[in-house]
Amino acid sequence: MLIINIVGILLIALIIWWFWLYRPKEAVFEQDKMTILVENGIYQPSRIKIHVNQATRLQFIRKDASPCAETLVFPELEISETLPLNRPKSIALPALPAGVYHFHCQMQMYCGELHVE
Ligand SMILES: [Cu+2]
Repeated sequence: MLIINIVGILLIALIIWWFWLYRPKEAVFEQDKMTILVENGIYQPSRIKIHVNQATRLQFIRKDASPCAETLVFPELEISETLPLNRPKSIALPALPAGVYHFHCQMQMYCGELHVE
């Protein structure tokens, strides 16, 4: 009985960690071009730090064949692109003021953030 309670508590702790505490690692944009993989339900990396007032270029490679992952939307920037399967697609971003900008797939299963600072 005690064992079952402990397992239950561990399971709850794991669920809390996964849904509320887990934050993906932030990638710092250093090179001219950064590659983002679209695979297994996540953008890798999904949090990207870029410099303020500096135009950049992100390269997306979609490995997920599901049609929903095909669309890439930056709602705040009014950018909507179609990602080919297994081929890199380069997306030019304008120079941006500081802030957080989101990007996601069509149904927002994939989502990521640009941190401009
Ligand atoms: Cu989707």
